[in-house]
Amino acid sequence: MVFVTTFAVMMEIETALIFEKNAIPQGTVAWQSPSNIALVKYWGKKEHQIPCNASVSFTLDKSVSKTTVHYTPSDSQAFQLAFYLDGERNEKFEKKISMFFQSILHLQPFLNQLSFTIHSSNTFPHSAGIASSASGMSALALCLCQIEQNHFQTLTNTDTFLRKASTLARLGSGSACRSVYGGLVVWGETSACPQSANKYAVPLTENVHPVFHDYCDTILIIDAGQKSVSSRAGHELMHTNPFAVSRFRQASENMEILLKAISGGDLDTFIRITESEALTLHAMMMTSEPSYMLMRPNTIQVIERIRAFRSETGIPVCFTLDAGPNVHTLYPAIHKKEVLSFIKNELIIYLYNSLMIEDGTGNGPKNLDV
Ligand code: 2P0
Repeated sequence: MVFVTTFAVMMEIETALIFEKNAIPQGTVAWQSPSNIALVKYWGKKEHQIPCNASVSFTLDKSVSKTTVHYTPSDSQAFQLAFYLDGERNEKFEKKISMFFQSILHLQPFLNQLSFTIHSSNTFPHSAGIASSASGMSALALCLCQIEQNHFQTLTNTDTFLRKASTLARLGSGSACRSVYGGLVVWGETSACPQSANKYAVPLTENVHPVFHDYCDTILIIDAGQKSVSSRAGHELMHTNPFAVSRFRQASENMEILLKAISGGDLDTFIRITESEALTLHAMMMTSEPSYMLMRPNTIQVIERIRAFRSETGIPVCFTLDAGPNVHTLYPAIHKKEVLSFIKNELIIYLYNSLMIEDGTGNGPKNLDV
């Protein structure tokens, strides 16, 4: 008994979060959660999904995952699960979610007492080549916190609820921990944001200039194919990248500079740092061993056209990239008309099936009626 208690303390197991044997409940919960786009990038991590540098992102509005979790008592000593994407059973995701559940059992040991049927769908087209791990994992983490709250009432306080959801989401997919909040969100310890932490993200509620409250992000789909190297493998390659140490130092300096620009509404600096971060992310891929490239020729065409348009018109539009070929076009809402017309007239020829998603800064996840 002493051993069991000591072991639980050592592992920080939440022993209070276990159902009485004859009172294992059933129910259904549902959340929708958005994707996010990083400005300073998270690329490189330590054990337990601890980032090598802090990052900051915009939470998106329209690109969301909707997830419903139905749970009943498990008929074994461990959790059971079935996962459906757009109504179809998906074993690849099932394995990923199973590993995620294993990694959070110390935070929610009651999971092992339940059997789960999970249905998820994304609002962005399946064929758009947009990663759904941030929106999907954050929606799932929010559902699990809802189950905890419904039966143990341990997360009544909204801040506590969201912090735990962010902690769980991080263990599912690093960038997912930022999707738990709306607006601008910081993840990873940085002196630029005193309340920041490595285990969960925090919303940047103060020191945000109004121009960033409704920033636009038009996502230009360049290629919708499967990525040749996953983000998980990409993070792994940072362990041997010869530029890793200076990259982590640069990211930490960029956090200081960018958060200051966000506070003061300094768009020139915002553009300079955001574009440099996007290209540095891809430079890390190109300088990994083995090296790889996720940008396509049309990614570069679009980047060059955006830069030329900015210098010709003075409109503060810039680009950023995720770990893929698609281009996120970022600009203040007052320039929406001119930028959309530029995209439709000049960039459309570079897009896959003329595909684009008119998105922008969103308010974060929503609990859905079930
Ligand atoms: C980011 N990305 O900050 C960076 C920039 C993509 C480019 O985090 O292994 O899916 O699940 O923690 O979060 C994508 O990697 O990786 C990512 P895991 P994740 O958004």
